Parts: sequence; C-alpha cells; structure tokens
Amino acid sequence: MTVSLLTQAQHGNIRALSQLITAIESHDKDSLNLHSAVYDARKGAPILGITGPPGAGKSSLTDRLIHRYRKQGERVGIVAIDPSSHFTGGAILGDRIRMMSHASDPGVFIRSLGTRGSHGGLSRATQDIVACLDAAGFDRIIVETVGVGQTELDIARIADTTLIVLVPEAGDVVQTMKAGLFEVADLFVINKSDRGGGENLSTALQGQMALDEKAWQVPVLLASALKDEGIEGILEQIEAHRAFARDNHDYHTMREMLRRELFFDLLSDEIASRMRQKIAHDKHLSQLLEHYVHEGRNPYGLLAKLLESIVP
Ligand SMILES: Nc1nc2c(ncn2[C@@H]2O[C@H](COP(=O)(O)OP(=O)(O)OP(=O)(O)O)[C@@H](O)[C@H]2O)c(=O)[nH]1
Ligand SMILES: [Mg+2]
Repeated sequence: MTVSLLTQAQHGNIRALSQLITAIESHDKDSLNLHSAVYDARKGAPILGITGPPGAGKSSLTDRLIHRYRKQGERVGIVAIDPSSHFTGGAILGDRIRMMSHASDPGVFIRSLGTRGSHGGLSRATQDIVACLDAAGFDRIIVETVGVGQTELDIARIADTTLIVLVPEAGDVVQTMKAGLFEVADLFVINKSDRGGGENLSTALQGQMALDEKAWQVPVLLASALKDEGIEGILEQIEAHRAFARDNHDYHTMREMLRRELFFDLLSDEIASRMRQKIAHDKHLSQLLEHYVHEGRNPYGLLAKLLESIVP
C-alpha cells in the first residue's frame, strides 16, 4: 500500500505525498523498506537551508524565492521547522508561515514540522521529509528553521547551500553569534534593509568573514522581502554557490564526512529503537532495566545481554 503512495506522489498526487510523509514519520519497524524505496527514488534536487533568528523574515524571503522559482516553472517543496512547536504535519503552522499566497498552487508543497513526530530527532525527520520531496520530483527544496540551539547547525548538514537571514539591528548578535554559524554560512542576507542601517552590519560581517580562509567567499547581501528588493541577487548567489560546490574538492570531502556521520547516527538510532522494543517485549530484560532504574546500580549487565544478540 505504502509503496504505491510513493508512486502516486511521483505522479504529482499531493494527497499521496502527504500520506507518504506521514507513513515515513511514523517510523514503525516495517517502514524501513519504504524509507529505502524513497531514498532510491531521489532525483537530487538542490536543497536550500534558510535559518536565522526568530522573526528575521525567513518565511517572507522564502515566499519571495518561491515566487521566482514558480515563474521559472519550477516546483518547490518546503519544510518549515519550528523546534519550539509540538505540532507536526500538514499546514498547522500555516498561519505562522508567510507563504500562504502559494496555498492553492499545486506546484508548491509546504510541510511543517515540530518536535512531535520526530522520532530520532528533528534532523532525521527533516532529512526523511526532504527525501520524500526529492523523490516526488520537486525541482527545488527549501528547509526553513528558526536559528535556536542546535537546529541551525543541523540544517547545514542537510542543505547544499545554507542561507542565514539577519536584520540590520543584529550588530551585537554578530559579536555573540556562535562561531559555528559562521562556519555553516554559505550566504548572509540582511533582510528588512528597508529600515536602513544594514550597511554597518554588512561591513561587520564581511570583516568577520575575511578572517576565514574559505575557498568560497561568503557573500553578504542586503534585501527586503517586504519591498521585494535584493531577491535576484540572492538567487544569483545561490546558483554561484552551487556552481562552486559542484567543482570544489574540499566541498565534496566535507559532504562525504557528513554523510559518514549521518550514517552512524542512523545506525545508532535504529539499533537503540529496536533495543527499546526488545526490552519492552521481554520480561527478563525489563526486570533488569527496572533494577537499574530503581537502584541505580550496574547498567552493563543489561547492556552486555542486549549486545549479545547482535554482536557475537
Ligand atoms: N520592514 C520589513 N519587515 C519585514 C520584512 N520581511 C519580513 N518582515 C516582517 O517581519 C515579520 C516576521 O516575518 P517572517 O517572515 O514571519 O519571519 P520569520 O523569520 O520566518 O519568523 P519565524 O519563522 O517566526 O522565526 C513579519 O511581520 C513580516 O511582515 C522586510 O523586508 N522588511
Ligand atoms: Mg518563519
């Protein structure tokens, strides 16, 4: 049944795509085949990550980008992640995301994702949804996430190009900005530049980026999603970064390293969740776990018992 959902989604059936994602998110033990079929069907659409502080205008900018891509006849799939929300699925966050102008366009698919329904973490859930969109044949995939905690660093592991949105007043944000954010940025956009003051931040960022000896010179662009200004420049730089990434040896080495990490994350996730089930269904193992939980003593006996079944 579920594999036929994939086929239908590949034929442009949006309802089937929604159901496919729900099936993928459910992560029961039978869904590995479905995951595998989805990943096999991927076409390799470019993935753009958009992150930045709350309210910086990520969704508004995304909306502008969607607009341009649609004009070029491209279909766009969007994953909007809100780490602070417990909702998931459909367009529950629809009122928060400023992309409603595309709500009735079948060439635009928006999926929201909160912390619920993300077994194995948001990062894995996001990757799986991106894979569904890619398999369904969207030409562009955009992942929007609020830059809090770890999520903006996770997004860079998934995205081919990571765009960080700031606002002109974010001067002191730059001082305190996590070094990690500079590392993952492929493109800075200072949005809301209609308010003025963006040049100072731009100079500060460029100064900061100049210290880096990256092969890719991270552009800093001024834009206003509200006034629809600076959007073409953003599109150009996204393409420029893509062209750079295609030929750059270090970029490929980095992606390979990330994939290696991702695989081992996947492996530990999967083993851990199976072991949980094993414990839940085995009286003796459950007792051993309860002993440890209540008395705080040796957890290694149980661990060894569990590992016996997979490592001889
Ligand atoms: N002046 C001005 N306001 C803007 C601009 N872009 C967005 N806004 C406004 O800023 C507010 C937040 O915009 P969003 O696009 O929802 O920002 P966001 O970063 O997606 O917000 P979260 O997803 O909640 O973190 C809205 O009221 C927008 O209308 C801009 O270029 N100029
Ligand atoms: Mg948003």
